[in-house]
Amino acid sequence: MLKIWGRISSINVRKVVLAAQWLDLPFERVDAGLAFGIVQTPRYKARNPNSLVPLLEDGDFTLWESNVIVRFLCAQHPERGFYPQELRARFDAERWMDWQQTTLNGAGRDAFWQLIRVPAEKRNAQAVAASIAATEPLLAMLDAHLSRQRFMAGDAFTMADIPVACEMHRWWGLPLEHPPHPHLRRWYDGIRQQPAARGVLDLPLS
Ligand SMILES: N[C@@H](CCC(=O)N[C@@H](CS)C(=O)NCC(=O)O)C(=O)O
Repeated sequence: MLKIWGRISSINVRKVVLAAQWLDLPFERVDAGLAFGIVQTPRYKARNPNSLVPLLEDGDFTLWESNVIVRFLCAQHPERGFYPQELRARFDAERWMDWQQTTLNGAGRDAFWQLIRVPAEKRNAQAVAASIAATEPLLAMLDAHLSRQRFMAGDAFTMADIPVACEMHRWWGLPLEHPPHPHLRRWYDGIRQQPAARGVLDLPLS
């Protein structure tokens, strides 16, 4: 059975759990990281020298980097269609996954950290404002993208929807005034309401 190491309060762990659930794969998740520790132990470091979560164990094979794990799981089950076989379609999906990791995630990180992890009296309002200013244009871009097609990489669900949905869960879970992005909301609600999203996209942030 697959073993996923990592606390569910991590967006990157949530991606992997969402992928496993979307694929109906049996898995065991072990809390690790932050207060749960484990990540600094020699045994863990031997499998992930970054001391970060998530880490996937599939038999004697281990893998770290959340989006890579999502790709791996989807590619293992090509019959589900989440890992497009046609090259252009696959790289369309790949592109959005890299964009989530390199652009959208960084834009929203400070607001998440300040509003959820930093005690109220120590918050840096400027960092929150800058994070909002960086994120909202990206959400407008996503909204326009999703006004033209049903899912991130075309008209069917693919691996690209997983990281971006986890990002929207984190952003829309923040106690902020959220401007309407109707197409983005339609897409996200469609994913969030699936049984496979339970225990992931319905969790409060912590
Ligand atoms: N690029 C890595 C980033 C992993 C990462 O930064 N994980 C964070 C949680 S989101 C972490 O392990 N933080 C330290 C900890 O939980 O102990 C990935 O996508 O897997």
